[in-house]
Amino acid sequence: MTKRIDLRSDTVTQPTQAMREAMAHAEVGDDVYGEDPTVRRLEERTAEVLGKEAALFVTSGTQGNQVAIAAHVHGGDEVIAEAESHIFYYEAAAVAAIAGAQIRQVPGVRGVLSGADVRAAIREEPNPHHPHTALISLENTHNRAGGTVWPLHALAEVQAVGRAAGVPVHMDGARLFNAAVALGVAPRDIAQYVDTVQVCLSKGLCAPVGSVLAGSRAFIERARVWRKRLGGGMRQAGVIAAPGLVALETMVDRLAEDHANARWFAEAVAELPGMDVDLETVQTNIVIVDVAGTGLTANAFVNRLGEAGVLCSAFGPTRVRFVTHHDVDRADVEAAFAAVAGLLQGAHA
Ligand code: TLP
Repeated sequence: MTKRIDLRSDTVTQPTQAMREAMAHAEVGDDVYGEDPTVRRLEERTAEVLGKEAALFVTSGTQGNQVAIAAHVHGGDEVIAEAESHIFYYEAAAVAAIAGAQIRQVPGVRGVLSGADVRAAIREEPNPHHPHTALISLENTHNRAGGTVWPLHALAEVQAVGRAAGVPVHMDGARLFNAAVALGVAPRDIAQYVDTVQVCLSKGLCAPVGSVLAGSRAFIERARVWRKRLGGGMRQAGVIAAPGLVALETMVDRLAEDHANARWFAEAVAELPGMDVDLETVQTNIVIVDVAGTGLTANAFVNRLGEAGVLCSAFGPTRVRFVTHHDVDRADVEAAFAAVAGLLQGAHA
């Protein structure tokens, strides 16, 4: 049987041997009592890497975002977010269900909002018709835009607009480390522009579970209450924080390989008939292809490619997403390209 090549997401990455060993040997305690030394080390180290006062280990990216939003806003408030952001698109309306706030969807350019767009979306107050704009939430890299990176000057613009209006800024940095590697800057050089930031350890960094939310000490204490409320207070969580530390310390620089593989794949696939790729969006480890020109729907394309042993995701009626990661190498990506080329020959035959 040929090897299955899984390009559905970087979430499918397996923990490395070093992570498994760190899990086996992790020193643990009850983290709800604040007594798990490994969790505390992960939180302190992540706060340092992101240049924030404090941090909180959470179960997932979704929990990190939702705990952050709930700690920032009140029921009836409004959260400004890019129109196709993960918090709007993929978190099961949690902002409405948990914080009781609504999202103001603002369309960006390749996932990036301008200061003027954000300024225009902030509600005028006092006005009894208007909700209070309580938060601006940015996504970096932006998933549905194709893993695009926020330029630092764009972050600075939004930060200035937020500060002038007294509205805090949160970053869904599920793939912030990809953004840092793509820009060649330190993670804190990105995080400095936002008040709070959530980073995932379980995507390109290969940890089995977990995200970390960072911000001011006072904010993290409020977030800790929300995490408990949502059932995220974990006990001997050091066993899952330990591989997270390995992820943070050893898995960031290698993301450059994933970016190079995505670029190679995107450029190769863009040459095939009917495959439409906006190469400007291919800045990190995500490649989105519009397959409309092949005459196939995204679902049909995904199913047929799956039969050839290559997995990818439907990302819209005719959009398909491929994500490179640690567990696929250049040879796998070349084999995936060959499978796509073969599928199209079949489709046109
Ligand atoms: N994204 C997943 C799916 O939910 C789409 C993926 O395969 O890309 N923010 C962003 C920008 C994300 O891409 C994700 C996961 C999350 C938050 C949520 O993280 P988890 O899955 O840990 O809750």
